[in-house]
Amino acid sequence: MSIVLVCNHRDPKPWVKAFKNKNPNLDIQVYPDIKDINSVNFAISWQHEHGVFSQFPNLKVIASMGAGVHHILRDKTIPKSIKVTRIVDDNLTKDMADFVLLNCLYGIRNLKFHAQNQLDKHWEIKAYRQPEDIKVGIMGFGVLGKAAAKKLKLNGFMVNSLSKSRKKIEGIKSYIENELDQFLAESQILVCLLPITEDTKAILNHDNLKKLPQNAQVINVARSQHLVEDDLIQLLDDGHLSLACLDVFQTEPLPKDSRLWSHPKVSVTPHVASMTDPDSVVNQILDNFNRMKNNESLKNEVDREKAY
Ligand code: NDP
Ligand code: OXD
Repeated sequence: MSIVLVCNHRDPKPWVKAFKNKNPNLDIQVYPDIKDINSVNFAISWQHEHGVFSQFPNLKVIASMGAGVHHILRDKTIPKSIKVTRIVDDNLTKDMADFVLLNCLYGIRNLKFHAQNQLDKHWEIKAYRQPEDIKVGIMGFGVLGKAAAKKLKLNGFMVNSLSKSRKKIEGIKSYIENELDQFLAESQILVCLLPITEDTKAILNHDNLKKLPQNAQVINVARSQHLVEDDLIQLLDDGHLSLACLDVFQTEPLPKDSRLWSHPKVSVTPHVASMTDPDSVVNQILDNFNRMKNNESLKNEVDREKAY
């Protein structure tokens, strides 16, 4: 039984090294350099090319290299019988919470405004706001949303959450799907940490973004498909929104001619909110490889019906 690594836009070498450090005898092959296609039962994937897995007749499990799995589930050629797992990792979670906090502080301390003025050598003092006066709405209250909320609370922000099912966490108001309007109306900073599902695609559209309070900030650290870029730009340009911090994009790397690069109210980061460290997650993936071999249930398995 062997493992195949199928990844685009991520270097496979640190992954192979991490696995070999744990188990030098492991049979791990890197696509497209495959010795024995029939021996492959377990794949580790990041942004594979559509259809690629149909070449592996004995494949049983596809493990995402990250927390998100839409890059796997969008490929409808993958049979439903193949199990899909995702990463849940303390380091990944901590890094995301740090990044969300950083972007919230970036907004309330006007750092984009000052960076723009620096380009023009323009000195202008602008009053900043305190975390205690700001309500952050976190859309998607799973592993990452909860960790971000906890860190924001510790740093003085008020936090509301939005999820499919009601949550009970002291000091955090929980909204569910059909209360979206009320949740949005209270979110001075909106953080998107949703998975991509049929319900969440394009959820950050004009109608919904317009429901945010005047001067709201939007932070999208989930996926680009949540956001309708034209609607966001329009609401930034007409002054309804004050700032957008975007970490994920329709095309990555973001094309040079994207207007997002130079928009004065947009902060662009290259999908670095939180990055999987292969050394940190190798144990959970190997554990699942062994579980698969023993016909045991997998950890962090995705519900393919729910899509997350
Ligand atoms: P989880 O699966 O743990 O959490 C998902 C949350 O979304 C759950 O709270 C769920 O509700 C909620 N949800 C699902 N559908 C809806 C809906 N229609 N309306 C409201 N809430 C909904 O995911 P993670 O926290 O681990 O990850 C979230 C996303 O973050 C990933 O899918 C990935 O795309 C992105 N990500 C981005 C990274 C980056 O570097 N930019 C790094 C890592 C992840 P319920 O709890 O009720 O089920
Ligand atoms: C992830 C990501 O899903 O890096 O982990 O976006």
